[in-house]
Amino acid sequence: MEGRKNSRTTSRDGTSSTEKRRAPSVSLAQHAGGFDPDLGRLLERVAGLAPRIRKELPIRRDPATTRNVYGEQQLELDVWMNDLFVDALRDSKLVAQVASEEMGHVKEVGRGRFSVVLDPLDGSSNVKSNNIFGTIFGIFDRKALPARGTDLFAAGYLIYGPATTFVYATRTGVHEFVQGGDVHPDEFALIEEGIRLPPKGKLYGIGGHRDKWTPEVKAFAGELERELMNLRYGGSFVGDFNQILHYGGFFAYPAQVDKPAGKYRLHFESNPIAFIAEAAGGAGTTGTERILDVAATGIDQTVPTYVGNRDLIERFLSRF
Ligand code: FBP
Repeated sequence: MEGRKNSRTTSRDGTSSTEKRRAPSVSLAQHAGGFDPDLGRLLERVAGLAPRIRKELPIRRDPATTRNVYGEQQLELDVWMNDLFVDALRDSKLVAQVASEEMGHVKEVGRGRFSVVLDPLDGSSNVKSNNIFGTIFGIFDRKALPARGTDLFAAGYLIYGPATTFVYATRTGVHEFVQGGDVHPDEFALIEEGIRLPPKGKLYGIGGHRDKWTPEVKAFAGELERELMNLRYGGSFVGDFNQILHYGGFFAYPAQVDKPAGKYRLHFESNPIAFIAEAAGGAGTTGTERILDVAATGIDQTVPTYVGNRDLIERFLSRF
């Protein structure tokens, strides 16, 4: 796709030549539709919910009366966003099953070809403090849930940050879109196509408590710090991974001595992000196996999660 060119002069009508020379924007529906028309329609529906979610942010800020299957207190926003996505996926007529971090079971929603896994609100602790949070999703083609990560057809995430951005990946590449700009304010326009992790990673971030990290994680963190990599940890997996996608590096929510199975949910967080990392030339491991190879034994599995540049993941694994 034609990229953006930059040489600036001003013509008689005051518009700059850069404005004149800008290639027409490519919308998300067009772009994903070019890969697979059904996928284009489904992603357009998912992204199309972003304006409503932004409108609800000032309103739904309180804790809900319920807990999720992990025993965590849900926010009103967790529950509302879950229902919003499930309804939209049902109405698309493209989806058969949905499973979500906020639902303890697989939901039958129709007879469509796709099955969708969802973390409707990733980074929930950031809502109160007005920091970045997002929505993570994974899409399977004619696969019953729970399914193994290697069977993913596509995956992606929305980030509700200073701008609203949308990243999706198929096996052939990773692409980023921003809402608004010179397309319709609610539409998403392509800003970067075929994203690859930069060869030399700059950033690292590790969740959990340093005192409870395993010896391998402590030693590897020390190595990254001695190499003067910059620390980035913002409290949302989707936000922290998006930094690795653009600047390269290593991000983890590791095994901890008191929580060897980690925190991240295999189906709703680790598999979709590992799929995107691999499609961008990176890697994802649990410390003992490739995340995408983990057998799907139940909807509430959690795994230690390490993602980033392939060379850094291999160096980390060489410590075991
Ligand atoms: P939620 O999906 O419930 O938000 O949980 C996941 C998460 O918020 C990640 O986005 C983030 O990286 C991590 O948990 C933060 O955990 P901690 O508060 O332990 O640093």
